[in-house]
Amino acid sequence: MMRNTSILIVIVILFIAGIGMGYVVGFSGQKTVASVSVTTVTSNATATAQNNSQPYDLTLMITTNNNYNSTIGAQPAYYVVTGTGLGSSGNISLPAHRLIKLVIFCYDNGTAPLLNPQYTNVSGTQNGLETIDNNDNVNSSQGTTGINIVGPQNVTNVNASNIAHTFTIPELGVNLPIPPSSTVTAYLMLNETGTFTWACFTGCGYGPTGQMGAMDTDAWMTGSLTVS
Ligand SMILES: [Cu+2]
Repeated sequence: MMRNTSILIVIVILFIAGIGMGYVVGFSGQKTVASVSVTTVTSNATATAQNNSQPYDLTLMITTNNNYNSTIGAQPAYYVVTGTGLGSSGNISLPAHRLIKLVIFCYDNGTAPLLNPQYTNVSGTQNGLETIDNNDNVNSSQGTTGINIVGPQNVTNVNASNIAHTFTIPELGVNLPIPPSSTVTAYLMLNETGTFTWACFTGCGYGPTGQMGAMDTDAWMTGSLTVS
């Protein structure tokens, strides 16, 4: 009787220890998965340290395959390109009183109507210019023997029929019209500190003629911008 009880106690102890081991293994497994997902979600600012004697780099990317709402499907969105991948554009931080090199990669190949013709004009940048690369209409033309490729074009205005999105900071007078499938570069200096709103002023996401929803949502076609 005593022997059977001892064996029973040993079995119970081993059983409890087994549950404990399973919990530890299971928990550490969960922890690993959690840390991986945190890595992909974090960072909305430029990750790499920047040299103060050089222009501050802000690189943005417009991608199209983003699902805002499963019933609407894919919609375009701005991202900040960081040292570790794409980050949220919901709250962009920029230095005041320092030259900023802004590069925007637009992977959207479609145009969208402007909310106001004023957004065809480049404003708030060095010399009122932006430089356009890679756009079919701006950087190439059909010649008699083939396509003529022209280099980067410095422009003060983009034809309303050739705009996919804009990157606009109304309170700071900054506006960059972005042609479809293009790379746009501009230099700017922001001397006013504070928190502002950036937005796209094409009808790409807002209202009944747009795809709705995204235009008004932070980190899609609008967001805040802090200058300090
Ligand atoms: Cu847009």
